[in-house]
Amino acid sequence: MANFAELSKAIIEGDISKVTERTQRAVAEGVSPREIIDKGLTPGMDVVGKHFKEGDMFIPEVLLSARAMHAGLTILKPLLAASDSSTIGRVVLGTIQGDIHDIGKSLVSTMLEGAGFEVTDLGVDVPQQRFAEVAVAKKANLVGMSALLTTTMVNMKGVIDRLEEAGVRRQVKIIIGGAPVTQDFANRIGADGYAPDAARAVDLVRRLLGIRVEEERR
Ligand code: B1M
Repeated sequence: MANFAELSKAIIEGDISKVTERTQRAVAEGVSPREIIDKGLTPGMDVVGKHFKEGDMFIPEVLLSARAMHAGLTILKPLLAASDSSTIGRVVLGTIQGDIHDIGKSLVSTMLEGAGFEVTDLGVDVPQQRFAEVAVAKKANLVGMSALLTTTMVNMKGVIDRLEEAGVRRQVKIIIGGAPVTQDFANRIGADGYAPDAARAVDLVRRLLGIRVEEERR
């Protein structure tokens, strides 16, 4: 029986070997990758975020937790991707200029790949123009941007402008996400959609690209 509380605790403690061991054990017990992420890994990072905000945890500790989270995701990524290998759309994804937070963005990337999309992950601190260049080069159907800082989310509008300048705005859907981002902000900058988490990002991408959503999450 998977012990999600222990997995969350290992994330909070930044214990990479324990996260690896617990994640592997949960997989061996037949727990789905998504359940491991939703019930074990993510709740741990939520606690880390709370402690960081309250000044009870500092950057070195948060980085350890982030690395532990990545260790868990690295195990789960091939399993998520194996669920459907055919490409149903091309997505270009990245964390916006000035911002180096990559955990949420990587989660979105992994889950989109798992849903069968071909994802080009540009990484973090991605210049506005780079999104447009790669979207054109890859003939992307959709561009996704992540921002975790209120100071960097403003750069999202710049990417939409760069896509317009490149003459591809009409061919490319745009979605945004990240903790400070809202649907209202998406509307204001002219994005096609906003998703509060990775699972709903997959639903949103499917909907925007006209792919039937079997199980709508609320
Ligand atoms: Co930073 N940081 N951080 N940080 N950090 C936050 C974001 C912060 C809220 C903490 C706080 O003060 N409470 C705060 C931002 C405040 C603000 O702007 N309002 C903050 C700050 C201030 C900073 C620094 C400025 C600190 C400093 O240096 N003084 C600095 C900035 C560096 C920079 O980017 N230029 C900084 C640095 C760091 C670390 C390097 C230490 C580390 C990042 C490590 C890494 O990513 N490799 C870090 C971390 C880990 C955090 C917190 C604790 C956790 C973020 C995280 O990974 N959450 C965070 C506090 C918090 O969010 N509670 C914080 C887990 C992840 C799964 O969630 O990324 O939200 P999240 O993704 C979610 C959804 O948002 C959504 O899906 C995911 C869930 O399924 N989503 C999308 C995300 N992207 C999406 C895209 C989509 C759709 C959905 O479509 C494309």
